[in-house]
Amino acid sequence: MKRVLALLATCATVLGLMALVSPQAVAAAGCKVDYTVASQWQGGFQAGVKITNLGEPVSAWTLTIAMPDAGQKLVQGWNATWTQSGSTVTATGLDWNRALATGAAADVGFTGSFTAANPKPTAFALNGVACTGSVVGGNPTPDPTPDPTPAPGTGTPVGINGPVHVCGVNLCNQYNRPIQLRGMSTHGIQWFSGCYNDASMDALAKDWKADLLRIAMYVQEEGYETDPAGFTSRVNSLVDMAEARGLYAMIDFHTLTPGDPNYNLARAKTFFASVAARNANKKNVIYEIANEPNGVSWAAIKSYAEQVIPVIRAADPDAVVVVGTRGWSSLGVSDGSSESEVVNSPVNAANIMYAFHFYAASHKDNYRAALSRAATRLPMFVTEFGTVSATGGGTLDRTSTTAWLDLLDQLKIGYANWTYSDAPESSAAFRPGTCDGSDYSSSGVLTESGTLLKSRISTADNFPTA
Ligand code: IDC
Repeated sequence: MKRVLALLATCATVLGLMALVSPQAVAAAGCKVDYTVASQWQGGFQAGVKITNLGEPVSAWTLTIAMPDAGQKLVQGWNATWTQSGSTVTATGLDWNRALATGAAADVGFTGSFTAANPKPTAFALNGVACTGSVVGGNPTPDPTPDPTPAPGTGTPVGINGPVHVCGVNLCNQYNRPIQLRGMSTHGIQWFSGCYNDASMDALAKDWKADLLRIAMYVQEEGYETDPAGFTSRVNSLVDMAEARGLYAMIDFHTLTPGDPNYNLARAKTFFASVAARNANKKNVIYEIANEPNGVSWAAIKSYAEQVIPVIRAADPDAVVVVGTRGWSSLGVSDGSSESEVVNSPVNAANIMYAFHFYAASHKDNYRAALSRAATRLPMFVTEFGTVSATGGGTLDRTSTTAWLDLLDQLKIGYANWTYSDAPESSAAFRPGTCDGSDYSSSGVLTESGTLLKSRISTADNFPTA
């Protein structure tokens, strides 16, 4: 399956890559680069790049990737500082991965765009020394063999359930039967993109047996507003990674501060027009249009929703859309209100659900009561919750978390837990440093919260199939 492109040392010299060496770099005696196009779509792609140092240890590295022409453009990279000049893409190691012992490897990657076909790199060099390399996947020589991951359809959540829709107060599958989707939310993809790679997504699908990946794309805090094209493309590649594993992908427009989603109305329209057009034919996409409205009335949220939903529907008429609620998606409870403001004035659109969020150590019986009442009247989705306090930190509250998850199971309300990341906070599922490595499966990498969630999510779904 792998079309191996042998890259000779002379090739790099001919291309003049020696001239690209950064002056302070330490020379490497040998290196190997595995360049894998993990996914590709109309005009764009995502590539994983594994750099193995075969020479003397280096204290800092710079990788140059020579492309045949300048038609390919770097959009966003991770686990390195990425730049492009002409047809050369350059990645420089970060504090935590810049030293490479002999035999050690760094896993980096990037998304890019291209105009005609996706060109293959022609040479790699580490600190100016040519590397051997392999290039797998992508046009113009698409992989002749199927993806190693079983195609959706063979027992995966999306394979079994197909496209979902709202029926009554439930989320229903292709057999029009209520289902509960259980999964994990990313942390902010602007900060933790290193946590979302083939190994971690395999673990989520196969070990956690999750149904859902929520993709938290912050709008502020160094998020979407700083690089709309880059974040749109990164979200799309995460949708593809979920799709390849038969997982639903919830695209979360993670508004938080400021709390009025109307502040980001123009951005939301631009973003959702793009992702809805691009993903319209997929079975696995759910749109969440405003993470946690706060300091704003339900009327203002409803107005926002009634402007953004038509933009999505114009491109993707059938997808489920989830609308955030007042008071950090508490149905208004955190603002002293209740679900009745939504019941009395629902969003004027079909096939939608409402978001409810809780943090188990902060939100207890009165929040559970509000959600239980709401669930008889409104289609609800717990698009984010934590096992800890609303800060994302503090002590895990096992009793409250268990009460919540039992309630959600009983009501068949879907959920995504904050977070599938190694953030240094107790809400994260992985211990700090996990995403620097490649092990997402052993119990040793899990936090207390991760252990609890994995044990809950990995139980059998028993989705109805008729
Ligand atoms: C928190 C993160 C934290 C980050 C902060 C920045 O856990 O690392 O510094 O955001 O905004 C939410 C939000 C979610 C919060 C989370 C925990 O949707 O963005 O993440 N939380 O505070 N609502 C309630 C809690």
